Amino acid sequence: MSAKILITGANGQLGCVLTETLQGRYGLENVIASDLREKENIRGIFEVIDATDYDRIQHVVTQYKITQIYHLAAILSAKGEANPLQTWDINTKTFLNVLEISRLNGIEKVFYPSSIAVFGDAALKNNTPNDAYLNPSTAYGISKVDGENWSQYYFLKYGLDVRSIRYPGVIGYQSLPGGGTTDYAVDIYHKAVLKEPFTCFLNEDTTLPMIYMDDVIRATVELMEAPSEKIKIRTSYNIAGVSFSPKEIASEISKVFPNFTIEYKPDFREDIAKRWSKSIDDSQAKADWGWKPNYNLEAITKAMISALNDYYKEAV
Ligand code: AKB
Repeated sequence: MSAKILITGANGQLGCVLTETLQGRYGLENVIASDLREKENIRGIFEVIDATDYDRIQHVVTQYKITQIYHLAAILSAKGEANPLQTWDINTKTFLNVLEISRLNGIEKVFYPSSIAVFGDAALKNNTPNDAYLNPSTAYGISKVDGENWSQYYFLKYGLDVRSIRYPGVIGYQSLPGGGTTDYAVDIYHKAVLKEPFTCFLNEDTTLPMIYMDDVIRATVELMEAPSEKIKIRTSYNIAGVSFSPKEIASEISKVFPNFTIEYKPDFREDIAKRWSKSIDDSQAKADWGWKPNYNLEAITKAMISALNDYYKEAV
């Protein structure tokens, strides 16, 4: 039987690119995208799902005979701090719904996106190991640690094949991120291409792990398509792309746009970012399922500027 895939949070920054990628690999008719609202001009099958609603997920799983779920719906780190209890509630409840429905309906595989937000002050800031002690400082980070542990619990107790990656900040041109601490690294390219000055909400030297969209989508697909025996970590895998500070990305952009200007007005997101890792040790993912990033900061900058130039030219 071919895979029938349900994606929750399909309208998000990653969701829309992952949906297209999976449609390309598994067929338009085998991927069911879902989110709180239907977007215009969507390709393929879309279902409105509020993932806090167990019965609604169950209905769609039965209707389409779903065999895999990618659970992307979540509130991110910065937005999550406005209402920590709601963030905990939504992030945790939606995932437990997905896990319970998966085990009771014989779902073959579940993907759970974790984040570098699981790391806090107790973890080494540089080359943070996969098995670092986790004491996150945000409600989002706490919910992700919880999700990682539930993933492992469902695997050990019920044999549910849940797989997970700790995403760094994701940089892509396809859509804008919403509510994250790493969002500046996407916004900055839009401003540069529009020839506008950029105000950064982090300090100039606050280094964070980031990754280009192509790399992160490929990592997700490679993890999900790897033979089960290769998946040795059932909480979540570290993956790394590239690490840089706002000053470094601005300097790379200035090579293309010499008049580009940036000013720094750190806000509460600086407090979140400074507790996260600066760089990630992803040797376990490399050893277990062959992970390897392709994009450095120079390549990301080239790809982002070229794609956004085309986008804004067409938009005029
Ligand atoms: C965020 O900034 O909250 C996310 C993340 C690193 O998980 N991009």
